[in-house]
Formats: sequence, C-alpha cells, structure tokens
Amino acid sequence: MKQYNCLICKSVVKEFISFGKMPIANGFLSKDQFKKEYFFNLRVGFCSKCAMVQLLEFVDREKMFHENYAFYSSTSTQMAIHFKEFANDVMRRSINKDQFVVEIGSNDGIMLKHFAEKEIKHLGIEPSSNVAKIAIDNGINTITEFFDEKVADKIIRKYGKVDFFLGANVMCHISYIHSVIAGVKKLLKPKGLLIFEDPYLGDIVEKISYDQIYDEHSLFFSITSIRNLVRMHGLELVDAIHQETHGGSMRYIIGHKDEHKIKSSITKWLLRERKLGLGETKTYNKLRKNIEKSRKDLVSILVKIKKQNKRVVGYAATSKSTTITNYCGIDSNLIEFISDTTPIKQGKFSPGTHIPVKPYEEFKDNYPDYAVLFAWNHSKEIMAKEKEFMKKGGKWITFAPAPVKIS
Ligand code: DWN
Ligand code: SAH
Repeated sequence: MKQYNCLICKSVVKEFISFGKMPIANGFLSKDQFKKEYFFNLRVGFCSKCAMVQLLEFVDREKMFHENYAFYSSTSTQMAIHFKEFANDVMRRSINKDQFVVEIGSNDGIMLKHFAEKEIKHLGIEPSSNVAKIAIDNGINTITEFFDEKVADKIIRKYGKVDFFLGANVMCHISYIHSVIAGVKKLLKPKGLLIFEDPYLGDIVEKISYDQIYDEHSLFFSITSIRNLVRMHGLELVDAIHQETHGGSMRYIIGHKDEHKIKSSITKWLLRERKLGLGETKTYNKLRKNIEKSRKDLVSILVKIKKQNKRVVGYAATSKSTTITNYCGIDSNLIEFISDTTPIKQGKFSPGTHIPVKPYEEFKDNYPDYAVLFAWNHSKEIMAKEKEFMKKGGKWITFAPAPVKIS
C-alpha cells in the first residue's frame, strides 16, 4: 500500500476513510461533458504527530479554481452580514489610521468591500478570475493569483508590509500551506495579525458533517493543529473565536511570536479538544463508522420515499452536496433536481451523479413533498424564507447536524 506523509510534519499519515472516486465538487457540467468528467480518490487521513486531518490525494489547483469557478460568496445574505461584522472586528483592532489589509481568497469582494468603502488600503488575492472580476468592477483592488511565498515577496516589493492578513474558508483549501504561512510571516509588520477562519474540525466530528470533505478542502483545522503549524514558522496563535458560519467554524488570530498576549481562550479550547479526542486516532475511526451509518440512513429514507411515489428535490447545489450524492450514490432516480440560486450552475448537472440543477423558481413554483437541505449551514436563512413550503406540508430531509432526519 502507498505510504502518505503528513503535509505539515512529514510523519506517516494513516488513512481513516476513503470515499472512493469523486468528481470536482464545483464541477457542474453539461451533458456533452459527461464522458470526459474528471475523478480522483477522495481519501482522508489523520496525523497523530501534529494532529492534522488531511486529504491524501490532491486535485491540481487549476482544475478547481479558474475562470468559471461556480461559488460566488455573495449568494448568502447571512454571509454578507457575517463578513461585514468580520471587517468591523478588524477595524476595531486597528491601532493607527494607515492600515494595509490583505485578503486571500477574497472571491467577489464580500468582505473587502467594507475596507474599500472606507478607503482603507487593501488588496484581494483571488485566482478565480470570474469572481475576482466582480470585485474589481466594484472598485476593490484585487490580483488574480494563487497566494504563496513568491506572491508575498511581490506584494512586499509593490505595496509594502501588512497590518492584517485575512482569510475565510480558504486556508483549509491549500495543500501548499507551508508556503502560504511562510509568505504571511514575511508580510506581517511586527505587530501585524493573521486572522482567518475555516470550518472547525470539532464541529465536523460532533455533527458528522462529512460533506465538508471534498477536493477543495485539503486540511481540517483545530486549535491544536493550527498552533503546531504556525509555531513552525515563528508565529503564535493568540486567540480563537468560534463562529456559527458554515456549520461551525473557528476564527484564528495569529501574530509574530512574543508580540501579543495569549488569550485564555486557547487553553480552554485545547482542553475541549483533548476531551473530544481530536488528537487520537480512535476518534476518526469512530467518525468513519458514524459516516457509514449516516449514508445508510439517508439512502434508506430516500428509497422509502421513492416507493411512496412522493417528490424529492435537493435544496442548493452546494460543493458539499457533491460528496453526499456521490458517496451515497444518489442520482436523479432519488432526487428529481437540485434547485440553486447561482446562474452559472443552473441548466447544468451535478458533478458525478448528474442530477439536473434548476433555478430556484422551479422549487418555489411547484413545491415537492420533500427537500433535501444541502445548504444546512444556511439553515436559519433558508427556514426564514421557506415558511410557505412548510405551511403547505413540505418536509425537510437533513443529514447534518446528525442524525439523518425528516422534519
Ligand atoms: O469553502 C467553501 C465555501 C465557503 O463555499 C468553498 N470551498 C465552496 C463553497 O462551499 P458550498 O458550495 O458548500 O457553499 P454554501 O455557501 O453552503 O452553498 C452555496 C450554494 O447554495 C450556492 O450555489 C447558492 C446556494 N444557495 C441557494 O440555492 N439558496 C444558498 C442559499 C443560502 C440559498 O438560500
Ligand atoms: N472567502 C470567500 C471564498 C471562499 S471559497 C468566502 O468565505 O466566501 C475559496 C476561495 O479561495 C475561492 O474563491 C478560490 O478561488 C480561492 N483560493 C484558492 N486557492 C487560493 C490561493 N492559493 N490564494 C488565494 N485564493 C485562493
């Protein structure tokens, strides 16, 4: 069997689950592209030395992030509010007026626009040119590049050093994370801060939200693993703040070593992670069993409903839904179509199992009996706008947070 080495500390990593062949999670496609669809092995391992959960095989970054990237950050109104608050939090931390703020994975400018509006010096780094263009058209300074240490050198030469280096749902996408952190280390001014957030491993384990695992998500962070990682670069984790977004995320606040007071939150979280067993192999073997059960339960519910000749539709063609549909073998026999608000996905088919993706109106104008809530992470926002569906007797099928249920 092939041996895999940890992306972070190079120790041998043991696989704890294989999801089998998977397509690109955001690779929505047309019928004529079915034959040449790309697949890779979605396998996940845990490094018991540095506590990092990680993919074992990776898809080339250009296959995932390009001029037709299907995820536009501004599709969720709750996320727009969240990023306004994130920006405000950064502004509150500012010590002087001449700040320079850089954001990695800035997408359509959902967060940086708040800095641009206040004429704060800023720069977005976003390799997917279609989403970057929206930001640029809205007056947000953005470069279309993959951030790494070399890009950091270029930024220093052209713009100077940085007060705040920000990121949301992007660090965990980057298998060459050492190059990114080395770049941040060079870029940050002595008192500068790296502030980023990503889905939190503790939530994934507790909620059995295995749909967070797909090609784009290379790393699954915890306080323990981030602390280990940044230490290797002379940086220090100084605070961590849990977020409700994306099914439970963690915001990490990191500075140069010995430049900031370390908050008590770190000890508190480290203790919680020890109790949850995030540093132990047995936790991930249990997670695999829980994932297998979740799949069995979801498929059996869908098969039962199919036998009753009821209509089931998917709600939101999320990246995460690609893992669910492919791992569970759910195709258009079980789910009629997936409704989604993103124009670039509509009229196409879901990656791998080729369920038609249709505009939101197709859901709204002809409610199904059941809707599988693929965007469960936006549940608050969706429940608030789908009161009519529920009033008319429509039911939700949810799989995360576990258990699988109809409500
Ligand atoms: O990490 C990532 C996060 C931030 O965003 C990326 N790798 C890709 C993406 O993941 P996702 O696709 O799972 O994200 P969301 O935000 O859970 O789903 C967005 C999709 O859901 C969009 O296609 C729009 C759709 N949607 C909808 O149809 N109706 C979303 C909402 C809120 C809705 O009401
Ligand atoms: N921050 C946004 C977007 C998250 S999706 C949000 O939270 O909604 C991940 C984004 O990271 C994509 O837009 C992708 O193009 C970008 N990305 C991936 N690798 C990157 C890299 N090396 N440098 C900068 N951005 C990257």
